[in-house]
Amino acid sequence: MQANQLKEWKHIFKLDPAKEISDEDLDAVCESGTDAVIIGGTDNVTLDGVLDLLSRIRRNHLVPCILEVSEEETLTPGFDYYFVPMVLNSKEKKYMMDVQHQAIKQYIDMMEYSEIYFEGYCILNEDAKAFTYTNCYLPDAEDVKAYAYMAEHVFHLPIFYVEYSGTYGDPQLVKEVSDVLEDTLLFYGGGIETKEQAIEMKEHADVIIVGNSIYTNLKEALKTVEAVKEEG
Ligand code: 1GP
Repeated sequence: MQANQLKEWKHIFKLDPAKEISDEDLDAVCESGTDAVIIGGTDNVTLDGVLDLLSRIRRNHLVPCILEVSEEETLTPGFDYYFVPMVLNSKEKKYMMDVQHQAIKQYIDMMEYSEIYFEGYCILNEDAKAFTYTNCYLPDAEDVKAYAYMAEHVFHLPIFYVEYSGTYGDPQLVKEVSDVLEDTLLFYGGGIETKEQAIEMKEHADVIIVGNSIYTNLKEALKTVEAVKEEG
């Protein structure tokens, strides 16, 4: 499967449905020029929270909306894309395969009508909630590159996601991972707060994802969009 629609993307904002955001700030995120917004989080994600954000975005904006599916209960129609993480460095098969298997079993008839992309996730921040929740181990650089290889050549996934959620990662590792990948897109997310960081990670990643700084320093977060678009 080729993720053709995604190939032009450079920047995504990730909104956490468990966090408050004013209409004004949400408008700024949606009109920032970002390629898409992901709705997703680890803690306290409810269907109500997801639907509230989706309807507020849809009311005024055309930006593509993606649901990153972490809880089956929050699955709802109406998104442009559905991203489903498969956590490659989890110690439990459950988070790599079983929760996805159960979801597919239940929704298989609806799946042909939706744009669904499975993401090979590698979570590299031990303090991230998702790291603990999905019972990950911390892989070294060689491990990560081998996961990237598997994502592309074994599982043929459209996306390999280097996830440092909550902390800024290692640009050298992102470079090394990008050297492993040809067709699979490299997503980088974690700790991007400034345009300099955005540019540094975008040099090797196909797409950067900016999450938490929407809520901590939106003014700087918005500058990350133009920064990576200008870089060409
Ligand atoms: C989280 O990768 C995203 O899933 C973005 O990380 O919240 O640290 O920006 P931050």
